This record gives sequence, C-alpha cells and structure tokens, in this order.
Amino acid sequence: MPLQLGDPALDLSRPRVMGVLNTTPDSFSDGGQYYRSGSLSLDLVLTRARKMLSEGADIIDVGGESTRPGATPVSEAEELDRVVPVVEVLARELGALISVDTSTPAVMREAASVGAGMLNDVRALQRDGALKAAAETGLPVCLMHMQGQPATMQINPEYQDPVAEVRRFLQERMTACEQAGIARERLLLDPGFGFGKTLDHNLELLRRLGELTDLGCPLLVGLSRKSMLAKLLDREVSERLPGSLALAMAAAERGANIIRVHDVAATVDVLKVLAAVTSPGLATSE
Ligand code: 7PM
Repeated sequence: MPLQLGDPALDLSRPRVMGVLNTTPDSFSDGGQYYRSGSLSLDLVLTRARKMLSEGADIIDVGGESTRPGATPVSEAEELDRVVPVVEVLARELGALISVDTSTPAVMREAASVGAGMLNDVRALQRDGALKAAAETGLPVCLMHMQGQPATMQINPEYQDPVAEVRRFLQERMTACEQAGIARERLLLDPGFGFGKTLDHNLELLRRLGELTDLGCPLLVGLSRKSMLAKLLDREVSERLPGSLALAMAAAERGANIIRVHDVAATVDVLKVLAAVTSPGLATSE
C-alpha cells in the first residue's frame, strides 16, 4: 500500500520536492524573512508558499523551532504561535500538503487539527508524549536520525559505522512507532544530514544512502545549504546553491524519495533532467 501522503496520495515513484518555510526569527538561512514590524506576517508566508508551489514543490515544510547549534530554545507557546496559524492559512488557502517540522506534542496535535498533512520530527518522536500525539493525529511521520542534542551535536560526533548506526536507530524508532499504533506504512525515514555528523560521516551516509531503502519506507533527505558545503567549498550560506543541487541529484540517484530544499525551482529542474536521463521517453511524454 502506498503511503497516504496528502489526498490524492503523492506518487513517490519519482523524487518529490519539499520546500522549507522557516517561521523562526533566527533560522540559519531564511529566518526572519516573514516578519514585519516584529510580528509574523501571514501574507508574506502565503506569498512565499505560493511561489514554492508554482515552482513545483509538492510539500511545504513549516517549522518554528531552530535546531541550529546555539539557537535559543523555544517555548511550547511560542512554537504554537509560529506554526499553527501558518499551517492553518496554508492548508486553507492553498490546499497544499503541509508538513510540520516539530518535536512538540501540542504542536503536532494543533497543526493536525488545522489541516497539516504530515509530521516531520528531527527527534524521531522521542520527546515525552510525542509518540502518542503523533499516533492520534493519524498523519504520516518522518523519523530523522540525530546524534546528541542540537546545542552540542556538532562538537565531536563519533561513529564506528554511521550507516549501521543510523539504520539501527531508525529501526528502533520504527518499532517504537509500531508499538504506539503508528503503522510502518505511515513512516518516512531520514538519515539526518548535519545532525551530529562530520563531513566524512555525511558523505558516507550519502554515498551509501541506497543501503537504507530496504527498511521499507520512503526516504526523505535534507541537504540544502548545509554546512557540509561550507566545509567542501568554503561558501557562505547564500552561495551554496550549486553544491546543494549536486547533493540533491546524488541523493535522488541513490533512492531519496523526498528532497527538502530552500531553492525549489532549481531543484525541480535538476530532478526533471535526471528523470529524463534515467527513464527514456519521459521527457517527451508530456
Ligand atoms: C540549523 C541546523 C538550521 C539545521 C537549520 C537546520 C532537516 C529537517 C532541518 C533534515 C528533516 C536545515 C536544518 N533539517 N527535517 N529539518 N531533515 N526531516 O538545514 O535534514 O533546514 S532544519
């Protein structure tokens, strides 16, 4: 049975694009851009989401908590304020598939009640009450691997074998989900690039991404503008588009089903070209 991601269900037989929409005032690459005289503007958010959809995004990922090392933790009330009205307006006005980047049970519940179509948790439902809350929403859930906690995860990440450890963690969380009433058919998995990983760990995980496909769930990856590109290319965040596109293409070739990106139009182009190269006849069939 295919994953019921949106209605009608999103067809994951080709890679799809998830556009990032961060409503934090301090996010590392697109923070603060939806604020006008100090408060979050739903108009600015809507304009941005419309643009991403017109460029070919299939999902909009709304997040209100910055997981950047050193970022100030957000209270539940603050996260609710930053996320719930945004999800509500996007779901209602655009009818688009909206994912919520949260680890907070109350945000999962509220977002689901106003029309979210998917949960995306960088903590893989490990917070108290998150398994239960996610189960009760009935929504698909993306489980991501992270080593350590956001504040300290990049200090000295260590693995014997990053692929084996990520696999083991994801399998364990899949089991926890099943025990909490979240069927495997509702899950997506993500190795969590940049979350407690060195450049070499990230590259090995990407090189061997195909080894995660047999876990039996669609794979989601986030590589867009990440610091592995700073290390590889010595580029500022605003100069990481070509590198991000190369990473997106490498991920798609290795079986990624959903690519989480900031630059939707460029990524859609890359995936179209890749699809034309991979499947003869596709380019001219419509
Ligand atoms: C600082 C560090 C700021 C990391 C922003 C980030 C992912 C995600 C994020 C990912 C899934 C970013 C990240 N990354 N959710 N949320 N997978 N599923 O670069 O890789 O946007 S936040």
